[in-house]
Amino acid sequence: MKIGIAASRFNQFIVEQLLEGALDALKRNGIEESDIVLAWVPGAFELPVLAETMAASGKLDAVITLGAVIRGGTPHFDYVAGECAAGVREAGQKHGVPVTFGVLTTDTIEQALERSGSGEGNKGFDVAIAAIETARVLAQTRQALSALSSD
Ligand code: INI
Repeated sequence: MKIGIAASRFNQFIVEQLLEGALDALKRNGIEESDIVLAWVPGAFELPVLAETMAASGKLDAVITLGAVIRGGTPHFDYVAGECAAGVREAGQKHGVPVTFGVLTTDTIEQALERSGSGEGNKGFDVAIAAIETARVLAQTRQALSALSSD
């Protein structure tokens, strides 16, 4: 299985922890580093265009997006988080490639830290598992569909 990881640098310390979780999950599932393409964009707002480029390549079975949008009392949060979520969903649907949403959207940095920890509380780990599972389901479904007789 070949996997793309689209990561955003804003709140980089947190996103690096999400990345660690995602890489751990991929490794535990037998995916080698040479089968992973990782790229960084400045912020979560730029994740959709990167995810779409990865999904459109036809070379990847799934794409994982990682980012952290923290409210901090600014209405900017809603635009960045909302556009990011919608764009990520669209990238996956448009190309029939699972694009999972590992973008934390929290009120505080403490909440973001809680969700990017080691072990069970790491959203990067969770969305990597979701990417693998969905890629497998899509491959199996395509196979079952192509085996159906047309009459
Ligand atoms: N980008 C994030 O990834 N997280 C944030 O919390 C954030 N805030 O708070 O503004 C953020 N803004 C930058 C944005 O994603 C774009 O990079 C920028 O607007 C340029 O298009």
